[in-house]
Parts: sequence; structure tokens; C-alpha cells
Amino acid sequence: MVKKVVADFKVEYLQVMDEEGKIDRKLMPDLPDKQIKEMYELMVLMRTFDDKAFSLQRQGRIGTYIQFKGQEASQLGTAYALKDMDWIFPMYRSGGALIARKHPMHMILQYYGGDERGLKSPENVNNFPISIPVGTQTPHAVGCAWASKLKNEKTVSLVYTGDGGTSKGDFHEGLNFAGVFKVPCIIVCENNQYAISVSRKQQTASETIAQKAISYGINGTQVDGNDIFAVYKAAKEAVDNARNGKGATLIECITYRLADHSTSDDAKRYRNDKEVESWTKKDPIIRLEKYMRSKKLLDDKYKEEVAKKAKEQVEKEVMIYENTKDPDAEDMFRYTYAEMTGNLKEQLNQLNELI
Ligand SMILES: Cc1ncc(C[n+]2csc(CCOP(=O)(O)OP(=O)(O)O)c2C)c(N)n1
Repeated sequence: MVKKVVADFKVEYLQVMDEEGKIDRKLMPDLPDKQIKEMYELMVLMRTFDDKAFSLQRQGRIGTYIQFKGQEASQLGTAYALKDMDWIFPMYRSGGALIARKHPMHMILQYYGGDERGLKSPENVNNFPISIPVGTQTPHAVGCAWASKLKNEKTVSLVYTGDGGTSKGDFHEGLNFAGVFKVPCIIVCENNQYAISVSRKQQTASETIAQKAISYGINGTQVDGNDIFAVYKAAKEAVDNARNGKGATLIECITYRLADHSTSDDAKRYRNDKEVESWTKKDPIIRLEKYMRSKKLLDDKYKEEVAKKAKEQVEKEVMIYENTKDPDAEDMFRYTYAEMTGNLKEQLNQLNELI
């Protein structure tokens, strides 16, 4: 006898707005014009910040930097569906999501300038520090969601991972736990087609990443990650479900990293120009601009104003970053243990002799 394990094995793919900025009215989420403009302004701010941070790295004014160019819709659309008191668990490429979550830009620069204090969450919002190790953030987010559930707090946790991160054991452990304990967690996989030079096809034999949710008994959906409306709609539904006790969701955002993997990578060595060009045409910001122009929500003057304001804001944040006093070198000894150990004391003395 053959047992039918999965009745309807289907993965939904959601697109609301096509590359020309045309929307499917039936699918359009409820977003007043004011919010659409706010989303646009935030996406421009993110892009402006990202470009500036790259330039600062090249000038030696910050250390290694990880660009998120091209992934603004995936990051904003998901973060936008949350309340401030919800939790996010960002990864190294989540700078855009952090900006959307009110993390001061000068602090993001501070972190990439080598100062850990930049990851301290602002008081009024729950942003976990970013994860540099690939994949480890998923079990953290699921555990936090479980804690919220046990404490009956009605907050949800949202975690960002890459397509490469889905090959890590942590991802599967997290999803398994999320299913068993029915936790209020949203796992966002930004499938940007590459894990450094490893392509999505080399990463998994699954047709989609979203379908992995099925085996863990959680919801799974795939969206056009360059379509801000589709991402927001899927995220809002997932957040509402989580808050109402309907468990976790895995959202796979199909997107593309338009820049190199990091400032120490050269993507030209493993991606061809034609491919990059085809994704450049799907740029999430240009797509939203097309829609807004057709709805008379954007004209050249407004576009220029938004760009100018974003530039000024970013420049101001760079100034704050560059005027931030370095941490005290002694801090690394002071905060390692509650009581300083003998060999740390010795090292601290050596440091003091040097300075
Ligand atoms: C545990 C661990 N192993 C290896 C690395 C080195 N590493 C850094 S980024 C990366 C690729 C991750 O790709 P993906 O999850 O798709 O995210 P993306 O960088 O594309 O956003 C790897 C292997 C790491 N940071 N952590």
C-alpha cells in the first residue's frame, strides 16, 4: 500500500507588480498612497546608504562592507509588516532591513568600521545583532518566538537568511522546532541566486526553497522579491498568522544581489554581464517608480527631492559616525568575564605599558 503523504504539493508564487510597474488589482495589498510614498522614500534611502557605504569602504573609512543593492524590496517589504516591538534577526546583508527598523545609519557604519557598539538596538525597537556566521540566526529567532509564545507577549520574530544559509543544519533545526512548537516566527530566505560564487542550482536540488516548509509542517510561499507589494503582502499575511497563533511561515523572496558578495569579492569571475543586466532591469526601485509615475504619485521634481533628501541624511550620518569616539581599548578586557582572569590582567598591563 502506498500512503499519500502530501495531498496537494503546491508552492504559491506571488507577484503583484510586473517589471513594467503594472499591478494586478485583485492582489494589491491595502496600502494608502502615503505609505507607498514612504516605502519609496525608504528604498531610495537604503540604496543611497548602500552606495555611500561602498564608497567609504573603498576610501578606507570603514572596513569590509556587505552591499544589499537590489534586495531593498525584500528587506523593506518584510520589515514593514512588523511592529516595533516584534523582533528581527538580521544577517550581514540586512542593512536595508535595519534602516527600515529605525537602526541609526551611523551605527551601521560604526559596526562596519569595526566597533561592535554599532549593533546595540535602539531602545524603542527590538533588533537583534546581525549574524556573521551563516545560518545561526534561524534557531535564535525560533527560540525567541517560542519565548514570546510562552510569555503570551503577542510579538513575532522575523529572521533573514540567504539561499546558502538553507544548506546549514541550523536552518533545518530551526524550521523543525518552529513546526513542532508552532511558534510565531517568519523565516525570510532572500534567494539572491548566489552564495558567494555558488549558484542556487548548486545549492539544492529542490525546485524551490519555499517547498522545504512543507516537510516541517509550516507555511511556505515564494514571492517576487523585487516586487515591494508582493513581498509586503506575503509578509503581512505571515505576520498576522503568526500573531494569531497560526504558526510559522517560510517566505522565499526571489531576488538578485546586484553588487559583489562583499567588498573583497569580484562577482565578474563567476557571473556573466548578460545575467546581471537582465536583473538590473528588474530593479525593485525602478519598478516602483514606474508604478508611482503611472498613478501620478511621482514626477521628476519629487524624485529629485527624495534623492536629495536621502543624500543629505546619509551625509549627516557619515559625519556622526566619523565623529564618534573610539571605544576604550580596555573594554575588551573589562567585559570578557565578570571578574578579570589572571592572564587577562597581565595582557591589560602589557597594553597599558604600550599606550
Ligand atoms: C558558518 C559559516 N560558514 C561559512 C561562512 C563564509 N560565508 C560567508 S557568506 C557565505 C555565503 C552565504 O550565502 P547566502 O546564505 O546565500 O547569503 P548571501 O551572502 O548570498 O546573502 C559564506 C559561505 C560564514 N560566514 N559562516
